[in-house]
Amino acid sequence: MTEQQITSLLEQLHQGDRRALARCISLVENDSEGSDSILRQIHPRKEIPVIGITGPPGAGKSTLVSALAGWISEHQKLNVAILAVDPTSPFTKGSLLGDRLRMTEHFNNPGIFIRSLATRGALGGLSAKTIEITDLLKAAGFDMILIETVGVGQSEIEIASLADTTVVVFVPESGDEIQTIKSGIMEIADLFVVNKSDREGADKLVRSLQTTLHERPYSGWTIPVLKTVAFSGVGIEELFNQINQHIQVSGKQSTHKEELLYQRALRVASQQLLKKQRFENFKAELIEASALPGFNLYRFIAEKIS
Ligand SMILES: Nc1nc2c(ncn2[C@@H]2O[C@H](COP(=O)(O)OP(=O)(O)OP(=O)(O)O)[C@@H](O)[C@H]2O)c(=O)[nH]1
Ligand SMILES: [Mg+2]
Repeated sequence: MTEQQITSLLEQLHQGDRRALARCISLVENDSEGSDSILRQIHPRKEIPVIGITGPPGAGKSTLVSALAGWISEHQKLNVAILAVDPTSPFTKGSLLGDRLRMTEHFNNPGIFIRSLATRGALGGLSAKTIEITDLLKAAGFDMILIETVGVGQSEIEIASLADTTVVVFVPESGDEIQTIKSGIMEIADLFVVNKSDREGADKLVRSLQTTLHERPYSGWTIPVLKTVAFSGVGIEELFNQINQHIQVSGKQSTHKEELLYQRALRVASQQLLKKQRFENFKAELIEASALPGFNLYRFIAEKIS
């Protein structure tokens, strides 16, 4: 791409042109030529709230995100972008097609933009790419960005460093596991949702979550526990209101924003480092070195980064 083409693409992006946005996302997603230049010249609006929605597989996150976006578009007349991040390991295939199908109801709504992002198990790739694409969305004139990610392993912890507000979704059946749920996921939540509350056990789980929350020291925000039925829209308005309140409260805490920015910078920096030429054959070199007698991982890495 010539600098001139990039300049014109960026101009369209900043005017909110959806096709230019889709093009920029693809370039960044694939690390194509021109992507670095694009990222260095965008003007993301830092006041745009990013909402992370995470939770176990099948909890109804996509249905919830879709309902929330629909509600916001209809009642608040805001432009919403949805980014469905699939942190699927390189060994399994994701459910992206499913996500797309469930959100088809919005295909003709110009106020809602939907994009899936497969991460292909790239080293350090999930959050850096998500950060970059979120910044493209912030530059493209949306009023709110919703990021869905499946809560498996690290991904939900990572999403918390991207999102201004993190919503953790459970289902009534999660109740039995709640005692064993990693404290990590409890720590990152700004809001809990018990989705599928048309099913038995929802109230019990709500109470159990509230009990757990009471044991925590107050930090300026009372974490709400909400019940939703995503596919019929029950609880969606309250969810929006609570998200909105959290945005107001956390927006006043500059340390919160600073910490998020720092976390994002760390992830981008480490990914940029890994993109450097000397890491091109990192895996092959590592495996080769590890086969030698006396291999030491720390010495190997020290030599690599020195
Ligand atoms: N009973 C009930 N089913 C729901 C509700 N919300 C979603 N579902 C159903 O739950 C299933 C999974 O929904 P998804 O929205 O794909 O869940 P998800 O968490 O995005 O799934 P992954 O992205 O694969 O982790 C679908 O069959 C939905 O129709 C709800 O409130 N009640
Ligand atoms: Mg989903």
